[in-house]
Amino acid sequence: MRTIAIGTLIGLAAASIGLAAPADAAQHPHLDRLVKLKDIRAHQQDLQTIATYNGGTRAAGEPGSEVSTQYIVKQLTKAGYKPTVQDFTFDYYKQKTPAVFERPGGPVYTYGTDFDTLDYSGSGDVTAVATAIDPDGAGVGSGCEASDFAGFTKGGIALVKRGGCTFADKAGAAQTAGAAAIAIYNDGTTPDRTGPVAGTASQPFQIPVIGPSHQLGTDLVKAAASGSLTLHIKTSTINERRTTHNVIADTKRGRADNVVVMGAHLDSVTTGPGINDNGSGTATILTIAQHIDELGGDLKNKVRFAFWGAEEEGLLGSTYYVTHLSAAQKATIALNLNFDMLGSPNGRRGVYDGDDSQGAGTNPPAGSGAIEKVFLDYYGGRGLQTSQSEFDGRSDYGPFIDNGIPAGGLDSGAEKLKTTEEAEIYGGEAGKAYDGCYHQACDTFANNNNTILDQLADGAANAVQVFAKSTLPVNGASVAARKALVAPAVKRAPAGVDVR
Ligand code: DTR
Ligand code: ZN
Ligand code: ZN
Repeated sequence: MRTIAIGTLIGLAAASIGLAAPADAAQHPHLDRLVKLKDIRAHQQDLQTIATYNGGTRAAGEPGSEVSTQYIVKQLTKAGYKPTVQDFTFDYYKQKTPAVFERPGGPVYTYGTDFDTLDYSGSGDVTAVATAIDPDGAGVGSGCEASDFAGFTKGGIALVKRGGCTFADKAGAAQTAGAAAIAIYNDGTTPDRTGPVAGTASQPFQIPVIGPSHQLGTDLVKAAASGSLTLHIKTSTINERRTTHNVIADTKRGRADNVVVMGAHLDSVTTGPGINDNGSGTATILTIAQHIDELGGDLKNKVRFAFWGAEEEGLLGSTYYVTHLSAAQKATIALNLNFDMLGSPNGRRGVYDGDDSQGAGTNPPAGSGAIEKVFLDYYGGRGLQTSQSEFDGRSDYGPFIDNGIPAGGLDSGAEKLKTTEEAEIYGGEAGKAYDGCYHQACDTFANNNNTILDQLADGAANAVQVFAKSTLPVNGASVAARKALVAPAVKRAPAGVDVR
């Protein structure tokens, strides 16, 4: 996969801490050369086929997720692993049919343009008087406090403006006040807050939760102020507990008390097959798993491959895994490497900012900067520029860093826009999303950038080879001296999803 002259790499190894893969390729194979783009693409093709024949999605709780899990188990078993399937339950949500929203006698509002349904909305068919709840957002924000609902007539519809607290806070307060439905309209404070509110209520609700646009919401508040306003809201959704899985497999070789966890989420969103997000990371670590034994005696530390479930619902699989480790088990984990979205069509070579030089607000565990440096040194040695990926914990390394375990990883970008400087470095189009099909039905096998995927897979392979040999700069490699670090896990919102 690499086209670089070997001399450059030797120079790099000598210049750094001696952790780079050794130069004698015959005795010491290079994992980045064993991991081939065509093998990664073949796994992505298989995941696409699984999605295509299972309703176009591999989301947690859907058949496509079950078959994807079986696929990983089969592939790992064939490669000599004994994978473990770790089950956990989660709040499954699905809208069965698009919601209806109208003023009896007209007008009928358009789903997707005038309003949306928030995730975890309950089902219901409600025709009732609508009341504007603190439309000026006095105090914390409209509908954020129980007192906002003083005098609210039970069975009515609560008309609430976005802002000040989460959608869950507003829906919860409305439900507690006896509302039969809640409409959370957009606040128009920024250009991306004018359309319908398409976020998540984060947890299941009994009542319908819909999100009108700013225009429609303000019109309705006016109508309610000038007389009695009756509205009809109908939603049809599924909210139930379902089971999904993590798949976990360890190399036979290596120390069991200093384990390198290499993870990628296996699930997609409900709206698409998820072949970049995250078939790319899945296929990459699977291919690495299928070749890593060729490193032989260089595998000093065990490598644990983790295929996480339900990342898209809020890092649920990785959180379940980390929070169900005993303190002693946790202490055996040296570090976590995470790979989520490696083939974004308009992508970039993003390295997690483990030393937090960008100041994303999280406090990276010591050692995360050393992981970043391994990636930077690798690409530097190949003369390839990289970009800093915010170390914000919004993928499956989040639960690891929340528990004091150093982490790092790569990603090629999601819904954010490519900058002019990045377009100069990587090509592609400035001002356009890294992945224009992010979380959409078009995130198919075709939604890919071969060059970026190839290079990020190389960086992933190199990093795991380096840390399989030694984690010295990350954790001192002295497991006996390391105390179990226990910190409360933080529930994070799914990346790129509005929760407030
Ligand atoms: N968690 C990803 C998308 C995402 C957004 N920001 C980052 C940063 C690093 C990795 C991934 C991401 C998703 O699955 O949607
Ligand atoms: Zn992802
Ligand atoms: Zn995603």
